Amino acid sequence: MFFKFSRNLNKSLSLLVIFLATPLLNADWFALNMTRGITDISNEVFELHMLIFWICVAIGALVFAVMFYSMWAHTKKKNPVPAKFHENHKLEIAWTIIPFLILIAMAIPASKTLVKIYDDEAGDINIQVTGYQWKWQYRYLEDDVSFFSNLSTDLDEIYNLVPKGENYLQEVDEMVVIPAGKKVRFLITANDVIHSWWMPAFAIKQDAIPGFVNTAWTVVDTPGIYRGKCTELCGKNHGFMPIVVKVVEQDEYDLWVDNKRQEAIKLAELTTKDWSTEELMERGQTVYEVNCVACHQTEGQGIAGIFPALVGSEIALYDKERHIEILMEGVQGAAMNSFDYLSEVELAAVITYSRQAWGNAEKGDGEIVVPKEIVDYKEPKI
Ligand code: HEC
Ligand SMILES: [Cu+2]
Repeated sequence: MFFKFSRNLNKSLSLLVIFLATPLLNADWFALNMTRGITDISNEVFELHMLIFWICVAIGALVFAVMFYSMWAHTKKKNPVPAKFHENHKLEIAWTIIPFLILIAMAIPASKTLVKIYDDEAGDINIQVTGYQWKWQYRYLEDDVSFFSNLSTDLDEIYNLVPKGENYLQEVDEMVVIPAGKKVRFLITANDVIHSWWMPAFAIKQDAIPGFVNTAWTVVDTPGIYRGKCTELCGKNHGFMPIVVKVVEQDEYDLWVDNKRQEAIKLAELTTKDWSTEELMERGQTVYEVNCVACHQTEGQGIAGIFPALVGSEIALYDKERHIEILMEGVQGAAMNSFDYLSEVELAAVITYSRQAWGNAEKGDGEIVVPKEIVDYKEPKI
């Protein structure tokens, strides 16, 4: 009875094992392995990984072979009197020395690669990378170029309202651009909590720690777009701060830098220029007519009970800070949306306009808002 039960058990166990192993037979084994990446260093890292892997396989095979052979060859039946080699010094020395030699043999190539990875000599291009909750800032130290790179995946994709795109959660509004064939050094730090800058194709994974600067470098020969992400659990949107690096030929890179510089200069001119009240009013009226009249009406009178009047509004008369904040953040749960997508100049102009027009200037403090104040508001508070 027991015999029959155990035979059945054996049979079901074998079936279970076969059943569990089927996916392994169909698996794409190479998809499970580490990827090679596209730089010399990433290839070296891959080769090292394979070398160590095969050494482990060989050691495993040897140890298990000896073990299974012993279990088979030295059963009590075949070998009733056990051999006595307790405290065999030769054997003990051998099994201390051999693993030691194997470890040294593995450490030599590994250290060579590590030394290369930790070379923190300046690059041809040096980029400061700063992690913020939840975006990356890139500052090109030689070129006065600086920008934030934000996730650009549509919220509707995230909430499953529309199908997910090809680069779901792996796309940004502004890519880091670097030239092919040049040594690029990244100086990685963070502004709030610990993040980690991970770009598998370059074999770079470096912690971004507030108050510290960690370095990493790469030379990429193949132009293309490479994607990575933050790999340090850094808060609720940790999964929403991808990294996208675009590698281009040198002339395209020079063009890009030029463009970026021009943009920065233009913005600086617009925001540092001394705007007169008249200039701001003129622009502000246009912005108002396009964006605000539908609710606050042409004379700023609003619609009683639905849209507040801006004429005589406490905020428009006396509270400049709140005025900026309302435009930037909107009012939760009300029809008043955030207008932070307008430019700094447009925002300053429309706020100035509503503080000055319709007799507001005479009734209130008449303060104007210049674009610089909007820039300051947007600057992350450190
Ligand atoms: C879709 C309608 C709508 C549009 C368009 C709109 N607003 Fe509003 N706005 C509102 C509503 C509703 C409130 C009241 C929010 C609350 O406090 O409940 C409001 C409040 C305000 C306030 C605060 C007024 C106060 O005294 O409380 C200001 C200032 C303001 N809006 C400025 C603007 C400006 C400038 C624009 C154009 C750039 C604009 N709004 C466009 C609906 C709108
Ligand atoms: Cu992060």
